[in-house]
Amino acid sequence: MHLKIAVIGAGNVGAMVASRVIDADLADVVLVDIVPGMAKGKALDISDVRPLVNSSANIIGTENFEDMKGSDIVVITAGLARKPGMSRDDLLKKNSAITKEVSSQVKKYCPSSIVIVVTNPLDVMSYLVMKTTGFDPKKVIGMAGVLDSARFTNALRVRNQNIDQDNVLMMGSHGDTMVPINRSENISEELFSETSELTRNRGAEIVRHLGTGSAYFAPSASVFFMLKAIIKNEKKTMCVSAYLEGQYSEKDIYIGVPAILGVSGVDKIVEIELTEKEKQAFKESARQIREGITHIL
Ligand code: TXD
Repeated sequence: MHLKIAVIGAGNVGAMVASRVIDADLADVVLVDIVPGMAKGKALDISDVRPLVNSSANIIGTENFEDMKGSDIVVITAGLARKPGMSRDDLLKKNSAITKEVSSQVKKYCPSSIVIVVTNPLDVMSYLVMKTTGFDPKKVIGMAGVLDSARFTNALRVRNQNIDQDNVLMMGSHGDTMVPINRSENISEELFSETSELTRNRGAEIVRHLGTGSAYFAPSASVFFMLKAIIKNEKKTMCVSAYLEGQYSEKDIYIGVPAILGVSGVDKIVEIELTEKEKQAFKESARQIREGITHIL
């Protein structure tokens, strides 16, 4: 018996998440979008892959939010993607209206679900989803740190560094003030700042090349990584945007921190020892997220 995942937004990230879930036979999927026919067409196409990958998971596409009823997990990707030259924060106004609307539907049809938020600006939207649904904050989780940490690790590996994924992380906001953390001894100061900078700008670099749309292969793989940890109760530690209640000296905010993910959502926020410099950077990141939050309340 498969669990049921609702993916809201059948654009680049949403459709790719659905495709990865079906390919892996991980769960049934309901793909929802307001554009007539879009979710349905993509779902039919993804469904036809099943014999090729030996998957028995079902997928439907719909414009009707009611079809999400009873979903165990909801992934929110609805919103606008960044255009060239557009900052993540430019998206704030437009995406908060969409996110509010979508969150009310989640509250109505999937009241006991775990929600993974993808829509940018990520940390502010995660906060908005938690507030609008009124869900336990442990069950509303933002996806960004998994992606940014993967980008960071990859940037180092491309430069021939044999890096253990657990030794480098991206904490803080999914934005210009993300906080790179290095706990590996074989990364020079210079390489660390070069790869941190590259990671910080990776999203914009991809947007520039694409011309239209933004990254979705690694973002969808990051969502899949989180879904798997939740569904299989892996209790794996990864960076996610989570609700802080005093940890890292912050409260009433969503921000990127290492957390243990399992079947009930965020099992525990992991508090690692930060250097003075990292603490300051984290504080600045929190300040910036709070500024975003004040704009939407
Ligand atoms: O690390 C991260 N968190 C991110 C975030 C990585 C990649 C993308 N990131 C953000 O996710 C991006 O800035 C956007 O805000 C979302 C979705 O990105 P995607 O690349 O998938 O955008 P698309 O292709 O434009 O798809 C968005 C879809 C599109 O089909 C719209 O019709 C739909 O969202 N949409 C809606 N669906 C349902 N309900 C409502 N109200 C709605 N409004 C728009």
